[in-house]
Parts: sequence; C-alpha cells; structure tokens
Amino acid sequence: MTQEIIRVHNVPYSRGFRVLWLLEELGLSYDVVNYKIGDRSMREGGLDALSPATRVPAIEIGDLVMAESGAIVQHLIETHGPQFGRPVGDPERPAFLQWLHYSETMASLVEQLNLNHVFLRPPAKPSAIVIKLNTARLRQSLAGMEARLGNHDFLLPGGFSGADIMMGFNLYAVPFYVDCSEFPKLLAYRKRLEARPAYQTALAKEGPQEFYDRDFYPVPEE
Ligand SMILES: N[C@@H](CCC(=O)N[C@@H](CS)C(=O)NCC(=O)O)C(=O)O
Repeated sequence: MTQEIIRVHNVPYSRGFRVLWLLEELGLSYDVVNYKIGDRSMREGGLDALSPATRVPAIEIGDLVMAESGAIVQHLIETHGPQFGRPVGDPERPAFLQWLHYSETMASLVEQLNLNHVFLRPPAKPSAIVIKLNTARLRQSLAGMEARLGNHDFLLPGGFSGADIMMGFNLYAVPFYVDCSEFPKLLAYRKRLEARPAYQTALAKEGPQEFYDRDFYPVPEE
C-alpha cells in the first residue's frame, strides 16, 4: 500500500521536532516546510490555514490537517505505531496520557524563557522577575519528574512511548535555562533518548542549531 503524502510544517528546534522524531521512529517518509519565528514566513506563508494559532508544528497527512504536537503524536501512534502508545484499558494508559500532556506544562515554561531571553529585541526589555519566576517553575517541573522517574529506562515501565518523544524536545531546550546537574536521573534519561537512532536522524535533518546563541542563559539581576 502506498503511504499518504505527509508534510510537516516546522520551525527547526521547535516542538515540531517531536513530530519529526516520531516519523523517523515510524520509518515514514515526509516533507518538511520550514518557517522562521520572527520573520514574515509564519504570518504570510499560509500557516494560518493549517494551524488555528498559526503555530508549528502542523501536519498534512493526505487530506487531513492537524496542529498541536501532542494531538499529532497521539494520532500518528494510533494510526501508524501502536507500539509507542498505550490503548484504552492498558494499565499504563493514565500515566501515558499524564506524561504526554505534562510535556506541555514544561514546554510552556521553556516558551516563556525563549520569549524573554531569545526573541525580545530592543527597545523591548526582558523582565528579570518573569524570567526568575519561570525558571523556578521550570526547575520545579523537572524536580517533580526526577522524583518520579523510577528505575526504568523511559517514562513508562513498559518501555519507550510517545510520551518520551513529547519530552525529548523539552529536554533538549531545558539545559539552556536550568543547570540540570541536580537531576542525575533526568540527565541519564536524556542520554537514552539522544542515543536513539531516530532521534539522531531527526536532529541531523534539522540542520545546525541556530536558535540559542550561548550554552546557558542565567537569570538576570533584578
Ligand atoms: N501546544 C502547541 C504549541 C505550539 C507552539 O507554540 N509552537 C511554537 C514553536 S515551539 C510556535 O509556533 N511559536 C510561534 C509563535 O508563538 O508565534 C503544540 O504543542 O503544538
């Protein structure tokens, strides 16, 4: 059977990475349309017709159009990769759903920090107090995860799942804002994610990282 045409609308090193990584895990072929935050491509490139909030990722799968990385990941798993999901009735399903969505609790904090540290341009000034608060909240979300990682390799005892893919983007970005040395389980978990061939292929296809211009962004003085 021929595969439907899949096209991912993406910004390199954004939440779109979750979708690209999953497509690699699934061995599906796909095209990528890349946009850049801050230039006119996102506003004028037709993305508004695909994504209600004009954000990435969005995906076209044949005639189907979807936005929201978590929904796309869940849909692709249900249609192409049940081994990466947990069906209704599976004892791991509640935890699967929790981690799938927890990744957005964390990603929204990363997004606030991206906005303040990376996107604001003079004369707009980043807010030291907003950065301080969001960094503390991000650290708290990591501590909560560290405490629950257990002794298994991935988030769920039953093995690698779409919830790990959702988290992979976060853990790529988090160390730019939080010193993770206090979270050894989380660091080891991140290494296991990065070791997956599909992760590496998806990352290589993103091209060089040009989003962050330094290794670490400390909380500024108030
Ligand atoms: N909850 C959405 C969030 C999508 C989102 O905010 N994407 C960011 C990139 S990671 C974006 O498109 N930002 C552009 C903007 O805010 O204008 C998802 O998970 O897909």
